[in-house]
Amino acid sequence: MSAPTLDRPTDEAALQRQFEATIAADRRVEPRDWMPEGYRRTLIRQIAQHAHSEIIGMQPEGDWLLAAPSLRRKAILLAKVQDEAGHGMYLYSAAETLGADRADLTDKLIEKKQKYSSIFNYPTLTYADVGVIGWLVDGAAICNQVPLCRSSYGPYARAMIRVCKEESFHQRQGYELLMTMMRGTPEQRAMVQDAVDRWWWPSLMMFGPPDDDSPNSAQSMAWGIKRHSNDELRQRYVDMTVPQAEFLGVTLPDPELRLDPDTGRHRFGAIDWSEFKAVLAGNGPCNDERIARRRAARDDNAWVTEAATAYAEKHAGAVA
Ligand code: FAQ
Repeated sequence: MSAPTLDRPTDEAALQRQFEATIAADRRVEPRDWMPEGYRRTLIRQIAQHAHSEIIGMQPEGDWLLAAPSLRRKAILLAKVQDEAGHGMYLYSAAETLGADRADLTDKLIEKKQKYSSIFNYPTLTYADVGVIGWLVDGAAICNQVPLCRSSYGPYARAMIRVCKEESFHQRQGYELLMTMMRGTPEQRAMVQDAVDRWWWPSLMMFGPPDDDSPNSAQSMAWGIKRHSNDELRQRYVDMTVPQAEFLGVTLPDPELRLDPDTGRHRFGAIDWSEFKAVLAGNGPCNDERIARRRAARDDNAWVTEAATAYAEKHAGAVA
């Protein structure tokens, strides 16, 4: 029997110390490394929620694929929605490195045992919503996800680097669409303003509950999974977005929104957390519709999964 080395301790207390040293030195934890069970569970929870958000997040914009106003807009939207599918796949792969099973995660989503972002439970009523999702929803996603590129878990952090590059393109395409509409007719400008009015507050809720009501933040930050608190990122998003709204020529629907000259940050009105809680409880405008469609996609396409699995097994046998 070989003696334990300094690099690979075998007793739990030493493994815990080594894990803590990795976190303290801001190095990445990798799938082969020992990790506390709570760290693994927290990562699976967050990464699964994130993956589900990307997959369910294809639906609100996907609803407009057949009604895009031009071939150019359809090609752009199709590429964006496909990117979101890709993000979901990277994230499910990252969850698999922690021992999660992808089919099981999908089942948990459909059975409402795991969450996805509240934002995707709102309807897309006009084509301006496609632009506003790109600008505000992808903008919020970037604010939240750029710090996750430095998350302590290696596969998650690396997935975020590519995801953020693509989200950045998504945000710009949304803003470009809105700029085009704002240069159009009074009706088009009104559509943009109406979409901003409906999406602004839900976009602020994407960052999660306020810090004093966020049960997971403290531990997730101590473990380096999250780098900033929910309120810090929300504030950063507001500060980033207000000048963009001014340039675009729209009004953000918050009479209390103003620049605080002392801090250089924007103060904003109270968020309606009862709406957030209702959406999380399944009572948003589109919760049932989103899950029903995901369930149908799983069930109707089960034969594709079975065929691909059979092919992979046959191929693995041939190679061996
Ligand atoms: N919606 O203690 P905390 C995108 C839950 S991707 C639903 O603060 P945590 C790309 C939370 O899970 C958008 N649930 O939790 C795209 C927890 O529940 P649990 C998704 C929410 O994890 C763009 C409970 O509340 N992005 O948009 C929400 O420390 C356009 C207590 O909350 C990510 O997932 C919410 N908004 O912080 C796609 C980013 N907020 O599990 C298509 C990664 C909180 O204990 C089109 N995730 N909850 O039962 C994170 O950064 C974190 O998980 C937070 C929440 C910040 C979302």
